[in-house]
Amino acid sequence: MREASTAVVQREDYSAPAFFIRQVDLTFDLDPAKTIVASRLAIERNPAQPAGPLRLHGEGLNLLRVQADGQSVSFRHEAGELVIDNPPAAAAFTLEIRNTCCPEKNTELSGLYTSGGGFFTQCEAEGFRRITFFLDRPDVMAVYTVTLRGDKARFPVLLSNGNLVEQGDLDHGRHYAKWHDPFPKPSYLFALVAARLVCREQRIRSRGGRDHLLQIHVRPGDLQKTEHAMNSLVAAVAWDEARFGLALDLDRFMVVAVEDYNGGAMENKGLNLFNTKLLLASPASATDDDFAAIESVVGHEYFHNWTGNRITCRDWFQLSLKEGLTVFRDQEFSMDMAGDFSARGVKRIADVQRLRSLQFPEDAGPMAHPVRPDRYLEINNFYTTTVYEKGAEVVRMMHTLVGRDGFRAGMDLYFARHDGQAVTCDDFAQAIADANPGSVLARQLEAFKRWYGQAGTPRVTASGTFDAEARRYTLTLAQSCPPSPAQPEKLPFVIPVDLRLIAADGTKLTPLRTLVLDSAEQSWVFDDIAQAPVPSLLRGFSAPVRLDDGLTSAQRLVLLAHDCDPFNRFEAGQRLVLDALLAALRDGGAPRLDEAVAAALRRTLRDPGLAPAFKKLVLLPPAEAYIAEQLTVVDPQRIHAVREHWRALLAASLHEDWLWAWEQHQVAEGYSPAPDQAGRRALAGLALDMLCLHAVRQGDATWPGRAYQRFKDAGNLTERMDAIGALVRAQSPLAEPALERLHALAQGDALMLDRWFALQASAPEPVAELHGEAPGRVFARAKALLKHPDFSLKNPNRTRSLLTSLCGGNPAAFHRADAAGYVLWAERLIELDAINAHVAGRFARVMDRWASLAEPYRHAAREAIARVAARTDLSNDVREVVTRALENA
Ligand code: B3K
Ligand code: ZN
Repeated sequence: MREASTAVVQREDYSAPAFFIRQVDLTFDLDPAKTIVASRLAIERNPAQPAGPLRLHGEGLNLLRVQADGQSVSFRHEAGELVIDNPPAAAAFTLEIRNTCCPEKNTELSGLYTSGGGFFTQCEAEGFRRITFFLDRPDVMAVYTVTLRGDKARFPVLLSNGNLVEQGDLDHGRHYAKWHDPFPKPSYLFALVAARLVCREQRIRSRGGRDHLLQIHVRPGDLQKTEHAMNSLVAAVAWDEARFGLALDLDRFMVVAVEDYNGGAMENKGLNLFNTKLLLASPASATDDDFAAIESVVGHEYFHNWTGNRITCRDWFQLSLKEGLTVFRDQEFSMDMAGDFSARGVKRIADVQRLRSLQFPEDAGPMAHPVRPDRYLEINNFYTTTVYEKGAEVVRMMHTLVGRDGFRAGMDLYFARHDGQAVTCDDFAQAIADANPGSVLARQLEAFKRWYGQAGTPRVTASGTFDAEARRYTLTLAQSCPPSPAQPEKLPFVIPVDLRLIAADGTKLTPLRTLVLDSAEQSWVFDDIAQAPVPSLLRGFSAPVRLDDGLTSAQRLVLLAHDCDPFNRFEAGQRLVLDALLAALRDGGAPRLDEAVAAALRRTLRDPGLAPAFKKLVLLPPAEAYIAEQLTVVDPQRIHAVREHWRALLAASLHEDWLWAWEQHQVAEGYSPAPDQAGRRALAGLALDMLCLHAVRQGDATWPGRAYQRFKDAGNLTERMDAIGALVRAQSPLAEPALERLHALAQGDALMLDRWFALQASAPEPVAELHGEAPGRVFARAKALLKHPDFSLKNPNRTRSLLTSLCGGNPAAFHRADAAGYVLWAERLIELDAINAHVAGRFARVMDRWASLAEPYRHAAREAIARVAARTDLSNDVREVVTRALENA
């Protein structure tokens, strides 16, 4: 039975809590089958609300006893709440609760659960109520003291937030540890860990001279995979102090890895928990991308210590207050760590690609919501790329509008005003604006904040005219935004558009400028322009919009050859390729690789002045999902066929260049995940892909043979995965023995097994005209893998590695004319929902864009969603996603 309320929560309905909890004293008697939680709460009535019952959240708990000020008190249960109608009348009183919960049966992995024989918690957003009865909302902040008791042999390490104040042995082989966290915090930041773990330690001294102990706790055997995470943590601590003046406020800062984990990681005060996937890395076990992701997520969770923990959210509608800001901070951290200009550019391009391939579809689909949502049925459905990545772009635009120093002044003011409080997105924007009086942001604050309130991706259209005689260039920008669910009309956004005019030979005709588009249409006049300019618009992707730049291919070729802004240079190349792919989709038949485009791509590939990582981004054709987003009617099979054709063309036309690229970008020195080495590997990996593809089509076994050899001998996982990936993507017969070998290699290594599943589920389906084989092989194989003994729906990483890779990451395998993909989706979704609603809610979203599908896919997809929606036993998570999918199409 699901106990949670099924009412929609509205932002407008916020009211302050009727009671505050100032202190919490928790004692856990840890037992996997029945853990006893004793809670002692120091409660104060909110003087603004002198009457009324005390309502505490609680879910899936077994209540043993409640006492107020030492006296028993009557209570009742009501829709996920414990209601005490007559609490003590005094302004302050103590409530004591005893309850039990069952961690080993907690497959939701929210609240207190077991993984690999240990205890772990996940409380954000509303998991604490699955541990004990509480005012489980972020604006109730308390000081916690936590005592953990458990079997010493099975759970030798006992951790909770803050400082260890006491520990010792108890009878019957048990022991205890008592922790005290001096900082008041909301319940979602509570954590405990009790397990058999080992730890890497490092002592550091801050700039301010304070000493700290950093610890990373992992299972025995994983210790040698923690060096990179520790380096990243040390760097993050130093960076936040240097860039934002924010120092670590705790003597001890702990990080713990856990294998069964719903998300990526969690910023619990002083005790961050991480999915093993985002913490453990060695050259042999993690790819360059994994190393980069670990650095960024370790940074992200650490940065939450100030942006999220010291200042938290008033209510969950304000989630982007901490998430958008902290993503912005982790992006800046990674860029500063990447070092040189071009590596920074590569990071920015990757962030924009992520935004455009995940957030733009979300913003155009049935789950579209503002960065600060207005309503939810299940808050876990709103840990979205809109709240995170678009939220970060909103912060980035403020940064652009007030400048780097102005932004720092704004952050300082934000902390001066709100440290220790639970606040709103408005409070944040106000602080940045108030610290920069006279800025565009301050003058336009109300209009700027539409970025928080209005959903949808604005479209900006640019057109320019050049008057050679008057030496005058006029640029006109217009904006519009399509309707979103519950938002038929939008007001104009305040859009910073970074711009520079350049000449056909690459000469800069103007300095860099930030134009601010704040009405439906505006024009700017540039005088003294000697020759017809090429506008380089929205440089660095200065705003999260879709831009119709109105440029010709010739102008794009100029930007691809000369633009000094890495993002726009990349964008020019991508648009040239995208145009060719879209033309083929429009006109039918195979795409054409124009000689001028081929030459430009070749020049880019061979340009000694460009970083290899950047070249890879330009040469790799846009993802199928991104191509789909450019179309009003989407035929996934056609998109796949056209893109596969393009890859074959690119492999054939640039054959000599790929040979050159492969030879020139081998890494001989010892492994480092740093951008320079990783970039060379990335380009060599793409070259190998192209060489294998071409060879298989020519019936030549040399390159597949080399790839297989590389797969076997590689000294690091990046090269190993690139090699097997090249075999799989080229449909080489050697893919089979390589996959077998990878499976053998992965024994006992969960993360490696995940890769083995993911690689098969995301393999490209054969294209009839290219491979002489009808599609369906990849789908059939993935479906069979659901029955593999190594597969389980109970582990979120495993579920994602197979199901999300297939249904969300492999459009041509998933969208089938016989609807078998949709049937698989519906069946597995229902099964998963009974195990883990949060993971199911996320998986349900692979169908978001069903309404743009061509027939017969559209009809069949709708039917599958309707079949799920008709069930009466769904979680709020899945119910919200499927109903919105049907209502907002
Ligand atoms: N704040 C957590 C996310 C929690 C997800 C809950 N469903 C991780 C992060 O954003 O840093
Ligand atoms: Zn976060």
